[in-house]
Amino acid sequence: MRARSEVVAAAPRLRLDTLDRLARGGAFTPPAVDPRALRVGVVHLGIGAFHRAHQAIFTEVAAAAAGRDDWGIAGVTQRSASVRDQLTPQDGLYTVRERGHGAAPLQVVGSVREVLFGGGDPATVVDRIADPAVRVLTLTVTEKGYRRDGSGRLDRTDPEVCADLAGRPPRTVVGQVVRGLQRRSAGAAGPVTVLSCDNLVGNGEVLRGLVHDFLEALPEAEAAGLADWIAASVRFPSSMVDRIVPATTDDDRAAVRAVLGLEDRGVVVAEPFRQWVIEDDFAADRPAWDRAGAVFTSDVAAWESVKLRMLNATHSLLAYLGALRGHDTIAAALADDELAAAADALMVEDVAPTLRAPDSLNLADYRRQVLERFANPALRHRTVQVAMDGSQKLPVRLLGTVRDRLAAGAVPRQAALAVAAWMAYVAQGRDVRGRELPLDDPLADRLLAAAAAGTGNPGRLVDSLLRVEEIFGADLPEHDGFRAALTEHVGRLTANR
Ligand code: CS2
Repeated sequence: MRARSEVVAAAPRLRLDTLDRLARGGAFTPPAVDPRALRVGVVHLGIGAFHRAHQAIFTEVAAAAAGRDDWGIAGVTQRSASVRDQLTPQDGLYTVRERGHGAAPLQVVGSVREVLFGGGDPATVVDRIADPAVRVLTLTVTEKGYRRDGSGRLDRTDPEVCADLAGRPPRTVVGQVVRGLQRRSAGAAGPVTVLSCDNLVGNGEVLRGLVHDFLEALPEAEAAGLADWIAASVRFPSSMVDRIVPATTDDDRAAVRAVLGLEDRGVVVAEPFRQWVIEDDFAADRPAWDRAGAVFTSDVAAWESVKLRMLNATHSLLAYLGALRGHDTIAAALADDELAAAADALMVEDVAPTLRAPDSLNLADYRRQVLERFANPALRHRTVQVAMDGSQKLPVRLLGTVRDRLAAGAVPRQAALAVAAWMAYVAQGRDVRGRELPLDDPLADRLLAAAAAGTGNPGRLVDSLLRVEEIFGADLPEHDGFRAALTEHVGRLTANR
């Protein structure tokens, strides 16, 4: 007899033809546009779950609202071929499952028309970026995908960056962008907008700077004329993206199979909320994302710092403190009164005084909404997922607040608690129940070595980790008030462990 799970697994795969045969109505929402008619107009680097639950939906809704068939997406997966292997046999289709209060029915998205594996087929990525039909290149490659050094410039000691500079088909993100632009300029493919959607301060400006760093490092003859062409034909607007997208589980795939009767290996999960604020600075045509709810503005910086400093910083605080205390999810961490108080205090005492809220935003409402979203019990967003890549996230989310407060003469005790919780997480590697806490971070080896040098003494541990200059710069270790606050928190967090 076959096991029940095998019978279920034999459901036909989600594809254009199997989707066509499904009865419409109620249980799921089909693509808002006809995927067969869509032509590629956007290349997206980093087609993980976040892109599929965010920009891909905005783009599909925008195309439907504007009656356009030229804004399909070619997505590039960077580090592994798995998204390509999930979506290609499904004609690019996948389902979004919202979880939580106000969740919409399952939604099948059809805006992704092609998935390329950058690691395996880098030349094709360059070709796609250089296609004249493409007018927008978007990115979600995470903080570490930008390969910056401690001063925020392109890391020219990175062997992958060096190999891309030497002229192989590019495998780094900045290499792909520059080589794609180079090919566009040679082929007269026309202007293009490069739109970063990562959680970085001034993400458009950052990316433009890295592109210029790459150009500067190229041999003179190769770069000649390219910088001028980029200045004339390319824009790098900044944007703030927001949607909580936890990792997909077997449960989610089973729920989709139960409703569609089809197997979807590309299911993504999201909270009902989504937001996108984009600097209105485009080199050419763009999807009517405003028709899908996005906001175009000339002042994205204010939105971005509110989001990074309020939402993401508090997320990290809850992730590290929560994981140490044995809470598996962000919602469980927030249900712990002490941690809820710390989350609120971080936003009220340290973050709010550093912010300039956009005109239409009330910070107190924003704070309440963030906490409500984190409390969503159906999301089951894991603390260790948010805890990953701390070395990349801390400077963006927390250290701007720390520096601003110190400059104003205040000791940022609450922000220090978040940083201290990260230090304790790195140093202890286990939660209160003795379960292992993964250190998933590009600097993991250095961090572990630094933590080992400070074992058993909170002051030494703080000093040792503060000396990781890529994270804390040369200034923060020199600040006695900040050091003392960190040491006190770390002492408490690591006592009796
Ligand atoms: C989270 C973000 O994993 C993390 O670090 O803080 O991914 C967060 O869920 C999103 O930025 C929300 O927009």
